[in-house]
Amino acid sequence: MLTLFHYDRSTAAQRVRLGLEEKQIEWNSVVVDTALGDASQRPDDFHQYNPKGLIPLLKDGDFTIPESTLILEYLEDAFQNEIKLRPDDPKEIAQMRLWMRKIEDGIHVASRTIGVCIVNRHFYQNTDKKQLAEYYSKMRDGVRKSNDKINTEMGLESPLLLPSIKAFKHLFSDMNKHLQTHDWLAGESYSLADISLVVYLTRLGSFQMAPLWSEMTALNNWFDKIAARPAYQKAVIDWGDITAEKRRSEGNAAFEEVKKLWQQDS
Ligand SMILES: N[C@@H](CCC(=O)N[C@@H](CS)C(=O)NCC(=O)O)C(=O)O
Repeated sequence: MLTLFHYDRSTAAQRVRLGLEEKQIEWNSVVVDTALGDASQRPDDFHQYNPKGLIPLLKDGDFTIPESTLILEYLEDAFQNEIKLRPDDPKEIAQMRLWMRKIEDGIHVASRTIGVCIVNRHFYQNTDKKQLAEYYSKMRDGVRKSNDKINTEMGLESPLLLPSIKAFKHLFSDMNKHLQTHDWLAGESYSLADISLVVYLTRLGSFQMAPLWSEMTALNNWFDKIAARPAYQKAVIDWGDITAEKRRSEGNAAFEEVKKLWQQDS
């Protein structure tokens, strides 16, 4: 059986769990939650399988693969059951991958910046200094480390926050425009693109930011359609978020500041 290394609230893990649940593939769970600054959560050999030290990581027998979007494509290729999450038409496949590409082209980093500026920095500031130093010494992605340092120190004043908020405003606007004339992101069928991007509405929603895009009707209808699926219930809602209360309160406290950035012309 497959084993997924993951944790509850990670957007990258949520999209893999969505893929697994949609395709009704059975899997074992191993929770590795380093995100509150605790590197000791990782099994000793974890870096061997993902040098970045990040989840999700999927193990299929003696094959191990990191990177959520690659895991989703792997599941599609390795489990060719009747539930397909990738269209057949080459043009729709290209369209699907173009949407997914946005994640690695900046959206995932922007999501982390927003998360650290609003919430994680409060956790890090209360974490034992030695434990946090150990956490960062094991973080091999230097850009992630530098961004975290700036965002933890500066919070809502971080210069990285505006471009991150803008990245989401542009993404959501593009999605909304597309969804005005298409049922789904890749065209006419629900696909890995929808699964891959919906988690960011969930994430920003957990910071109480949904009023920012309340006018984007097509986007909101699309979100509601996905949120009503049994797979979303299992993969996202049932796994929950151990930081939900803190996200809610810090998100509410940050809302007016974030709204100003969202509305800034640029
Ligand atoms: N490009 C990677 C990103 C993975 C990633 O950022 N994982 C985060 C959770 S969303 C993580 O492992 N965080 C643990 C930490 O920050 O300590 C993917 O899509 O799988």
